[in-house]
Amino acid sequence: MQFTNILLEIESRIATVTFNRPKALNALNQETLLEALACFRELKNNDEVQVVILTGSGTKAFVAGADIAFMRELTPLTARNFAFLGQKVMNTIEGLGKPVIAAVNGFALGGGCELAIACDMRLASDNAKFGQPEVNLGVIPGFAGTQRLPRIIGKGRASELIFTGDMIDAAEAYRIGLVNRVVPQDQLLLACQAIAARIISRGPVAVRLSKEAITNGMEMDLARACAYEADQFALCFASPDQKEGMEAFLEKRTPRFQGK
Ligand code: DAK
Repeated sequence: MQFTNILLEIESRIATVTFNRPKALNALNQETLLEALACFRELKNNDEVQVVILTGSGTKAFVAGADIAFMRELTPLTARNFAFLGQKVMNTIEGLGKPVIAAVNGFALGGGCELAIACDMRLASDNAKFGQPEVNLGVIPGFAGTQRLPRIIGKGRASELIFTGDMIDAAEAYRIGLVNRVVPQDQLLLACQAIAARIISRGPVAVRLSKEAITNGMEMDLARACAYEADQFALCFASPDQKEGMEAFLEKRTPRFQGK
């Protein structure tokens, strides 16, 4: 698939999706979001891909937010559609059925921060900066940042970031649990690829079912979430990978998972 504002590379079962509008610090306009939606839908159905890495082109920005020049012209109705489109992109990442790692290589602001927090985990380069600066523009986060951010870093910290619009650096993002790890910029993709390779060596069905259990379970109360987890656990026993994984352990050998 060819896109104008997105680069897609697939190698060793890892798809790397790069937001590529460097002149606007990879800001998200409608065209970019439509391309992202098409790209993630294609990756969802591509059995060759087991893990996705999301990043931004250049060394300065992951994604510096929704495109402000584009947003300036919106009416209430087109703004609503734009918010729904962005939310659809984030929901598609969550429902992708395979892990998505954000390689945050610079500014992750507004819609860029919202994109990063829709991913399953975030690794940051040491120059990364995070923030929800929408209040500086007279709007609120529109791609579900008011919902996902408190779920990840807690209500108090999310409220501070959203009400002040302040940026935080990678070290602070690590301290508050917004990112899993901070690495030098030239090692960021390698670090993400190393995690991706470890995930790929595990049982693909189990990885998929655990992503579903985490993502969907977090939206349920504990009792329902535990029941849901039990169903996902039970489903693993429909997969040859479960038999292979357990037999390999007992035979003291490396499992050969088939991903079904
Ligand atoms: N949109 C458009 N262009 C952007 C941009 C953005 N978000 N961020 C940067 N650019 C452009 C700049 O305009 C500049 O373009 P030229 O002047 O060269 O043509 C170029 O990228 C380089 O930026 P700077 O010259 O500003 O670079 P600096 O190093 O000086 O500053 C910066 C970097 C990231 C601190 C600064 O660019 C900045 O503050 N950018 C804006 C960050 C921001 O506010 N992002 C959040 C956007 S708000 C909703 C839907 C969605 C949302 C809200 C509501 N509904 C529909 C309800 C989401 C909102 C957001 O994401």
